[in-house]
Parts: sequence; structure tokens; C-alpha cells
Amino acid sequence: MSKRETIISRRNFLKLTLQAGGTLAAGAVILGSGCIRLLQEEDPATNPGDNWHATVCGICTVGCGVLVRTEKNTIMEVRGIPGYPVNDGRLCVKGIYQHLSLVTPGRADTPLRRQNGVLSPLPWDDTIDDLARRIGQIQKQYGNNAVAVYHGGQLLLEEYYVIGKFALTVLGTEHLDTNARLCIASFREAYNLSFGIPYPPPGYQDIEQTGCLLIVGNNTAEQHPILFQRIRRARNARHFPVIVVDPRITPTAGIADLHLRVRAHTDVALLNAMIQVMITEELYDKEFVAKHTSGFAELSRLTALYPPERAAAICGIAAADIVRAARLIAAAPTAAALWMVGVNQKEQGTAAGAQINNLCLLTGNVGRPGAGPLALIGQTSSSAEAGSYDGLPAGRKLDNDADRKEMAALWEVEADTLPRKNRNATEDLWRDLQQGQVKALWVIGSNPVISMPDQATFRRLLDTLDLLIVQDGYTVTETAKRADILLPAAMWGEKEGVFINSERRVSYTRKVVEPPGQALPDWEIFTRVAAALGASERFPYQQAADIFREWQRASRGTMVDMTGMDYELLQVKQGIQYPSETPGAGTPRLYENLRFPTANRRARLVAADYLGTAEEPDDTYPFFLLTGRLLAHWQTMTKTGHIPELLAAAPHSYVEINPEDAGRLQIEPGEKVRVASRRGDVVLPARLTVKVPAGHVFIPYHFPETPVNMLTPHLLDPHSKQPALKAGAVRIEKSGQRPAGSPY
Ligand SMILES: Nc1nc2c(c(=O)[nH]1)N[C@H]1C(S)=C(S)[C@@H](COP(=O)(O)OP(=O)(O)OC[C@H]3O[C@@H](n4cnc5c(=O)[nH]c(N)nc54)[C@H](O)[C@@H]3O)O[C@H]1N2
Ligand SMILES: Nc1nc2c(c(=O)[nH]1)N[C@H]1C(S)=C(S)[C@@H](COP(=O)(O)OP(=O)(O)OC[C@H]3O[C@@H](n4cnc5c(=O)[nH]c(N)nc54)[C@H](O)[C@@H]3O)O[C@H]1N2
Ligand code: SF4
Ligand SMILES: [Mo]
Repeated sequence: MSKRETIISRRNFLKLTLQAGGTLAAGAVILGSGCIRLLQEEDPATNPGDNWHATVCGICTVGCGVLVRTEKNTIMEVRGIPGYPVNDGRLCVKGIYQHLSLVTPGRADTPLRRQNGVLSPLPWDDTIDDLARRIGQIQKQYGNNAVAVYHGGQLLLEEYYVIGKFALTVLGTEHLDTNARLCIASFREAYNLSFGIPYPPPGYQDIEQTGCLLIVGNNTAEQHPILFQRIRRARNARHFPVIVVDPRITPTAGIADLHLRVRAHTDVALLNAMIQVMITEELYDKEFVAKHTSGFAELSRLTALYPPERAAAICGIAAADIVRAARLIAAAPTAAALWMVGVNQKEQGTAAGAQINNLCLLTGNVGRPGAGPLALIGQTSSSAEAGSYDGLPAGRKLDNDADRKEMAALWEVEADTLPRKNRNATEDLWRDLQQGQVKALWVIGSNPVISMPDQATFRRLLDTLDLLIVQDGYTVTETAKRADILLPAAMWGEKEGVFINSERRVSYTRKVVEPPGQALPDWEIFTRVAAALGASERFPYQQAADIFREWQRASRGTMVDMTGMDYELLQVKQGIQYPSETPGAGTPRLYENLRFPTANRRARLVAADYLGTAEEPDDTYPFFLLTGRLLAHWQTMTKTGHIPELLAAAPHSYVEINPEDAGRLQIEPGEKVRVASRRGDVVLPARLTVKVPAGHVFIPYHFPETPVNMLTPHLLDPHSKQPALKAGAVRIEKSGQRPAGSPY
């Protein structure tokens, strides 16, 4: 890390701000006096030792550009970069306080090994030797697939690539997956079905410029807050219609012209009816459909079964509103759609995603400005491009011989040594743990002991392991506490590489401080273990840039081509949207030529019947369980759980109950109630609010001390194998006392 590359002097700060589109004045206004002060040479408030560094936010997928100020080895403050294409100087609360997550208690700073039930420090070399020996023994005795690898979505692209390469070429295991399976699997399948590849077609600019916005199962205001600010501003300026589909009244629904408060799990019925209206009223773009799509006849036949009145009865909304929604989209000059885990985390997540794509295709709203279906990602950096999700990098598949050959050549291994398929973490891993076939699990940057569904079962499955390796920035996560070996990882700000956001923007993320103690970047940990397992020549990496260059070769000529980028260009351009072949040039929008990567070059209109959920409420468990997120907290709270400012905003969990239901059950506001499903229970204070519809309850999923996944079922979308994490029927018991002998 040379000074020239990493430190922004006040002069460079000015240059960067101007370079970023001349929005200095706007940025200064947004940021207030702090920014202007920074630009004044003789400002006494600026300490001579202060250094400002431009990088990208380490929290969510929106991918805001940030400036961080360091003093010695500590980040002192974080601000938005004025003029940055994603956020133009703005940040949300998590972005502003994120540096505190690096210095909260419980950071992992040395390798730990469990002996006699206690985790104690061990030097790196000994830890790696021990780990390599134990993995070797397990694989020798039980086969390659006895070791499973599962990683999260907050790592660098370079790290996803190295982990995948390691799992396939060193371990030779089919068990390679990521927590993207819990998050984006269904929209990837929906994109695959509709367009032939799983990558998001439009960018944020299209959402901002649209003539009509449909938001389904996504609370953009809290989960993608800076994107939401862009939407709100655009809407205030141009007054285009916004339609929100969510059972709850969310802050996002607060800007809706039409809020469709559907019953949980009924989106496919709603979307089919909207399509039916477009077809029967002939509101669709006939020329576009005829020239650029296939499957219209079948879609037309199936959606004919969903007149608005039928869907209205299923969804619990007015038929007239369904008609209105369809007409608004069809009549708009352009229309775009956003969706996320309110759709994906359902047994019909893929089907619903495909219907959203259909709405865009039927109205010709693909491949042009202000249009398109944008399924948002959630986590810091998409892990789907580098491979762990599909098995091989850049969309290649392990069961395709040509793909295997290509990657084997690049990796300098025999194609026959690569596994022939990959096994997912939600069906295959559970089954193989159940059957005693997986003996070691290596979890990198994820906290599945909170985030997987049906925790009672999942935790029992983990107990069957001989070896649990956890690689995390903290020692105190619920998963880390169960580790046999804990490997301390450097986190955001402590390592360099690239992140990919929801609009395919690849951004450079900078190392600005040293990691604590002996913590190492994840790629370096794998490089060292590969060496211990005799594969050092295939993992010769000295720095992240070496990996990026190798990854670029893997990406060449694919739909995620990143050969037109390097770390320098990514900084100058403030991120580049893939595919990018020409140096510095990206692709803000896919399919502008309306040729789709399918066999006949047409997009597919995919028909899907409405099936609902396997666990409908009944007399014993009368409520739908909704789970979701809050603005102030991040995921399982490993990063936000100790930040006072964020805890003050959301100090503990609760269950939202509609006052009508609460009245019947005689539940008072704030009263502790027991929420129970067929699988487990949690005790929470009740919040009485009309924001949640009658017959539903809502529980935020963040809080590890009251894990909502004690309640959720292990039900999967059959196409994507994504779990229905917003599902399950529950009952509410007035007494907050757990019955004697409760296992939870
Ligand atoms: N503040 C904050 N931001 C985050 C995160 C975070 O932890 N905190 N996590 C990031 C990640 S990884 C992700 S995946 C995204 C998720 O972003 P979102 O998708 O916005 O997240 P959720 O709040 O989980 O769910 C969205 C909505 O789905 C609704 N919903 C539930 N069931 C249904 C249904 O059947 N139909 C419809 N139409 N809606 C339904 C819920 O009421 C909820 O309002 O957020 C990202 N951003
Ligand atoms: N009921 C219910 N369950 C859900 C959801 C829901 O809406 N409802 N949402 C699901 C979704 S969308 C998601 S994405 C998952 C998320 O589930 P998880 O992946 O389990 O959640 P995180 O809290 O993001 O865990 C990330 C871990 O990585 C660590 N970490 C951060 N940076 C680094 C790094 O650079 N290196 C390493 N090695 N570790 C790092 C953090 O400390 C943390 O322990 O939860 C899913 N579970
Ligand atoms: S919206 Fe996401 S990327 Fe932007 S500041 Fe907030 S957490 Fe960071
Ligand atoms: Mo997610």
C-alpha cells in the first residue's frame, strides 16, 4: 500500500470531488460544513496527522462511495463521497457508524483451537498444520465430500474466487455453497429462466429515471436506504406512480400511490392476475412480445385462470386495485421493478421473480433507459459471479464438460479431478449431515447458527460434525462459539480488493488500517492452507491484485467479463459495471440490443401456477410469520450489535401484532408473549400496530438472543433451493413464561 495510492490529500480530495461530475457544491451542501472545512487549506479543525481515504462502504449492497479519516491505525469517521455515482455524498446510519464495528469487543485477533472444550490461542503455523492434518484424515477416511465449504457475502470478489478454487481443486469437494442461497438464489433462477443468465439487467439510474416503479417484497427505505433516497427525490421531482406490494405498512409503502397489502405467500396469484389484465385488455406491447419473447401462448393460457376477482380473494385485496396496478404499469412511458427477499424467501420465490420479469417483458420494459426488472442484492458484495454458487467461476457449470475443461486449463489441473457437480447448503448439506456423510464444515464469513431456518434441527445437525472451522472477524458470533478451530479474518477497511453491488458495479475497496493482531485477509488464509496441503504453486498470490488478474482471465468473454478493469481504473471511474472488456468502459444496462443469451435469442415468458405455502395457518397456529429487517441493524448483528448509536435506535427484538388480533388475545402493548411454531419458540415483547395485517405477525430477524429461525420451517423453493425464511405458521401465547421442559 503506497502512500500515493491510498491517501487523499486535501488537494486530491478536491480533485476527486470535481472529477466526480462537478457536484462539489451539492456534496458540500449535503455534507454540511464538515466537507467545506476539509477543503480549506488552513483549517485548524483538520489535524495535520489526519488522512482521508476514498473507498466503498463495507455494509450493504447499495455500494456507496465513502471517505474515511484515519488517525494512526484507527478509522475516526466516515463520510459520503460527493458526486459518487451511487450516493452523491449521502450515507445511511450504518454507513456512518460502520468503522465502530472494527473496534467492538470480540474481534478475532489470533487463531484459536478447541481443546478440552475450551478455545485457546495457537500460532498460525500450528493451527494450519493441525487443520490440514484433520481435513486430510477426514477426507481419507470418508471421501472428499466429507468436507463442506460455506461462505458469506461480505468478502472480496478475490476471496470468493480463491475459496471456490480451493474447494474444487484442493479439497475436491462437491460441497461448496454460499449464503447467497438464503438471499438471492430465487431471483437468480428467475433471471436464468427469463433471460438465460442470472445477472441484473438495469442499474440504479434506470430505477431513478423510470416512469412507473413496482416494488415487491422489498423495504427499500430501510434496507437499501440510499437507493430509496434517490427514488424519493426522483419521484418528488417527476411524480411517477409507485406501487408497493408488501403485507406490512413499511416506510417504503409510505411513498406508494398504490399499496397492495397482499396476504403472505400470494404474490404469484397477484402477478398472474396483473398479467391477465394486461393480456385481456390488450395493454401489452404486441410488437415487442412477438419479436423478442417466446412462451406467450402458455403464459396467456395459464394467467387466464387468474381473473382479478380470483386473485383478489386469494391475496385479500380489492380486484379493482389489481386492475389499477396493471394499467398503471402498462400506461407508463417506462416501467421498472425492484424486488428482494419478501419474494425470494418463499417456496414460490423463483416463480414470482419470473412473473415480475414477465411484467417488464410484456410491456417492452427491458433494455432501455428507465426500465427493467432489478432484483436487489443484499450483502456487501455479490458472491455469485466468482463461482461458489454455480460451482465454477463466471457462470460456468461443473456438470458441463466444456466449462470444466476451460477452468481446468486455467487452473492447471486435470479436468477429471474437478467435482462433477456442486451440492447446495440448504438441501444437500442438511441431508448429508443427517446421513453422517459430512464430517467437517468450514464456514467463512457467515453466522448460520442464526441465519439458517429451523434452528433446532440445524443445530442438532452441526452437533454431528467432527470438525467445525469458523473463519470470522469476531470470536463471539453464535457460530464462532461452536468452532473447533477459529481463524481470525481481516474485515472491510483492513484489506484491499473489490466489491460488486446490486447494479453490477465493481468497486475498489481500500485497506486503510491494519487488521487486529494476527488476523489475515480471507484470501491469505486460504493461500496458506493451500500451501500446507501441497498446492502452493496453484496459489502463488502475494496480494489481492494477483488474484484479481487471474479472475479476469476466468471472466474473459463471459457475461461477467472484467478484463476492462484494474484497481487503478476502478478508482478513477468510481466503479465500473460489468461486463467490461474495453478498458474503463462498463455496461450500465444489459440487453440494449434486445438479443437475449438464450438459444433463440428471445427472452422467455415463463408461466407459473399459484401454489401458496405448505404451512398455512390453522386453528393451532393461526398466524403467518413475517420476518425482516430494521434500518439500524445489519444481519445477525455481529457488526451493529455493539454500536451504541445503532442500539439506541433498535435496542431489542419484538413481535408486531395487529391490534385486532391482540384485542382478541387480550395482549397489552409491551407485554411479553411467547411466539411458538411447530419447531420452537421465542419470548418477545408485543408491539401492537396496524402496520402488520391481521392474521400476520412480524419479527425482525437480527437479534441473536431471540432467534426467529427457531420458528421458521425448512421449506425450499424447488428451483433455487432457497429456504422460505419468511414463512411458517405461529401462535401467540399470552404468557411470556416458557413451559417447564421447553427445549429452546
Ligand atoms: N438495514 C439493513 N439493510 C440491509 C440488511 C440488513 O440486515 N439491515 N441486509 C441486506 C440483505 S443481506 C438483504 S437480503 C436485503 C433484504 O432487503 P429486503 O428485501 O427489503 O428485506 P426484508 O425486510 O427482510 O424483507 C422485505 C419485505 O418483505 C415483506 N414480505 C414478507 N412476506 C412477503 C410476501 O409474501 N410478499 C411480499 N410481497 N412481501 C413480503 C416484509 O414485510 C418486508 O417488509 O437487505 C440488505 N440491506
Ligand atoms: N428468518 C430469516 N432468516 C434469514 C433472513 C430473513 O430475512 N429471515 N435473511 C437471510 C439472508 S437474506 C441472509 S443474506 C442471511 C445472512 O446470514 P449470515 O451470513 O449468517 O449473516 P451475517 O450476520 O451477515 O454473517 C456474516 C458473518 O461474517 C463476518 N464477517 C464480516 N466481514 C468478514 C470478512 O471480511 N471476513 C470474514 N471471514 N468474516 C467476515 C461477520 O462478523 C458475520 O459473523 O440470513 C438469512 N436468514
Ligand atoms: S446504503 Fe448501504 S452502502 Fe450506502 S451507506 Fe448505507 S449501508 Fe453503506
Ligand atoms: Mo441477504
